[in-house]
Amino acid sequence: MNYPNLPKDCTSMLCKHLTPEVFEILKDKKSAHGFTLEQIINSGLKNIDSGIGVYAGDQDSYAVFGALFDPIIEEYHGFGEEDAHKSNLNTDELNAPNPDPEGEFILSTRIRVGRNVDNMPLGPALSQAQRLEIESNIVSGLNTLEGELEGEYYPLLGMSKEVQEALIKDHFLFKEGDRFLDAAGLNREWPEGRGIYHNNDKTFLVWVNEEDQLRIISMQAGGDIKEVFTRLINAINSIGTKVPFSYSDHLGYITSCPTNLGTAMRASVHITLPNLAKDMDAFKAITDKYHLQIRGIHGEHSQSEGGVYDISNRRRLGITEVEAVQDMYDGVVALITAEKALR
Ligand code: ADP
Ligand code: ILO
Repeated sequence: MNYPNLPKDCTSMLCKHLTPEVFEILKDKKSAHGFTLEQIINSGLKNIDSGIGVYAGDQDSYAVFGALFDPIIEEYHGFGEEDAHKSNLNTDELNAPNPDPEGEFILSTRIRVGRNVDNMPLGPALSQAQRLEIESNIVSGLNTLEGELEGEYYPLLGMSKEVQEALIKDHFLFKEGDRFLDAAGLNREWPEGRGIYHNNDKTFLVWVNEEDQLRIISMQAGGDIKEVFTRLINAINSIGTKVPFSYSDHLGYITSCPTNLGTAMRASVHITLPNLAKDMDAFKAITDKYHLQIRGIHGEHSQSEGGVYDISNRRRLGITEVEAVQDMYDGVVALITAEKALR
């Protein structure tokens, strides 16, 4: 492979950090599971509008291709090569009384973590047989969950289009055909090996073999962030006794996209802020101050509809799970205060 032709107007972290020097160092390297630079950067080259543009094929990719991943991780998370990740799953330490008890602003709250199975390649480098083995092991573990977490697994293979589309529209299921994941190799042999587990109320869900091998999700209507967090932590602890998660002292939980490393946690609310939405500079000043990310109503790369936004923590690595949710909570309180002042 030769040094790629990166368009001048490309603003992704890939285009910024894949200098000719870095390319020369990495171009012939291979990770423990045989992942190459060409595979790592394919998504960002095929999708020149990417924000990041790289995916890892295994935990070892982060070490072998550190000359590219390290500056991206540093820029996204503010986390340096000498730093160590720390975890805190103690729900008592979260200070989050419902910021919207009247239900005027927050439609729903969702917190998810990504997890991958220890000693396996990540999704972009999985073989078909490995993906099926992972699905089978995860589902066996999920089928032992009890109480509020008890539910059923619904494989994507054989699911009717109507059911699939309704689950996507209602924000429960991942979408199909994402072009970023496609070019990363994450959609190979679709839909086999993928599926969703959920409890009866759809307040606890697990995505299997999407961008990460597990996405463990807790969600419900309204703004009781602590209840959502507590359910999630119970689920993580229970699943962790059945499925060994890939974890490193330096990078925390290992995920295929470097933005998800560390806690691998995204805590979000769907919130209606019609007045603040008319002044995006003021809106963004608050979200920047509290390290928040603004997404649209159907997730990443989607637009807001009717003044409703998906507001979540941006940082995931080098901060604890409690701090990640606290970032989101404190920012949401500030957004609601600003919205009320504009009424
Ligand atoms: P991820 O959260 O896994 O990074 P997305 O941004 O694609 O991925 O979101 C996945 C789905 O979760 C989308 O349908 C999105 O609308 C939904 N979602 C995210 N946050 C919330 C929320 N607070 N309430 C309801 N649905 C949500
Ligand atoms: N590869 C995409 C998405 C990056 C962050 N989001 C996720 C889903 N990992 C991009 O570079 O814009």
